[in-house]
Amino acid sequence: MNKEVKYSCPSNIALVKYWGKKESGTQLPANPSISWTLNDLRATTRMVVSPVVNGESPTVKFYLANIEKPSFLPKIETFLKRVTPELGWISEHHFEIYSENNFPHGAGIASSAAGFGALASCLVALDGQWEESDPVFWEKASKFARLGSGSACRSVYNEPGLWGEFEEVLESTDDFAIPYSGSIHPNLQGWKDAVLIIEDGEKSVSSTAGHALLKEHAYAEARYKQAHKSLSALLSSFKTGDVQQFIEIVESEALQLHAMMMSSIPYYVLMKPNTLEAIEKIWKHRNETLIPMCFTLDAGANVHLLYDGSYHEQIQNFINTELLPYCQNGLYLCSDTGGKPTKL
Ligand code: 2P0
Repeated sequence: MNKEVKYSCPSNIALVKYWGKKESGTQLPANPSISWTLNDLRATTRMVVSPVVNGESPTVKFYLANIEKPSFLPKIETFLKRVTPELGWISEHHFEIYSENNFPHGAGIASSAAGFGALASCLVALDGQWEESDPVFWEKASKFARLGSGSACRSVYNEPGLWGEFEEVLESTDDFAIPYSGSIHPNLQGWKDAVLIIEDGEKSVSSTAGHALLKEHAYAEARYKQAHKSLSALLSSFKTGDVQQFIEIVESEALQLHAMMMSSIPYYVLMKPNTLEAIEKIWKHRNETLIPMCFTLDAGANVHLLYDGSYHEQIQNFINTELLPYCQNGLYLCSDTGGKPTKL
């Protein structure tokens, strides 16, 4: 086939964290996780495929913001190889992939979830076996995204993406994320995320390397158990609207993630002094105003400030007056939660 397709896909932020992979299989999580997609932080990807002819070897070209980036090829080629057993046509085609993010490159925001979510959506659409209206389309997109980057599998649903076998949700699986279908109390709907860019640029230890350190980690088993408990309590807070409980789990999960990094061998610290300064300010402001808000962290120094969207103006004011000094170049990015891949 000679075809092209274009999708944009949101990034996501985990509420209960994926940290550690199963020993067997490819990119299977050691514990279940759940996240909100970030509708306003997206990767847009155009994929062009053309058939291999006359015994040519298939080629892949990747462009980020219209600049060819051979350094991205190893990860993308591995991803395509892993999907090929399901989509055999991949090995008989050349690929040209044009991707861009709507957030500043090098802002320290993980772009791999949005990027692989968009790539996976393009592959499922090009394949043509399923319509977007068929849930299998999104199961496949999620599964393929996972094969590129684990957390990317949670980027394909409007609803919170739940990934990994979890005893309380029968349909849950390690293979792909599913949309959380339980009720969500109005108290926990319409939340937003302000990503405080504490430090841009590459982090010192990649997430893939970080996951691998769990294999020999003294606390790994305890952490995996705790993730199940966190998820159970988080889903209960979704149902009851207990914001206090929600905040406690989300903040504890962020700190547990970083505690695992700090207690790996070799140990490492991705938080910066300004990460802690911002967290202290968030706690102080919450105590003073009682606005429903909390922080979470990804595998980096940036602080995600999650808050009830009905307090948007107050939070903007708070960020602008109290948190900007801790942001590199005064940069922060705001997003609604929810949103899914869109065909363009
Ligand atoms: C998460 N993170 O749940 C956790 C918490 C970052 C912090 O999954 O090796 O890029 O591609 O599966 O998904 C980041 O790791 O790692 C991550 P791979 P990934 O979002």
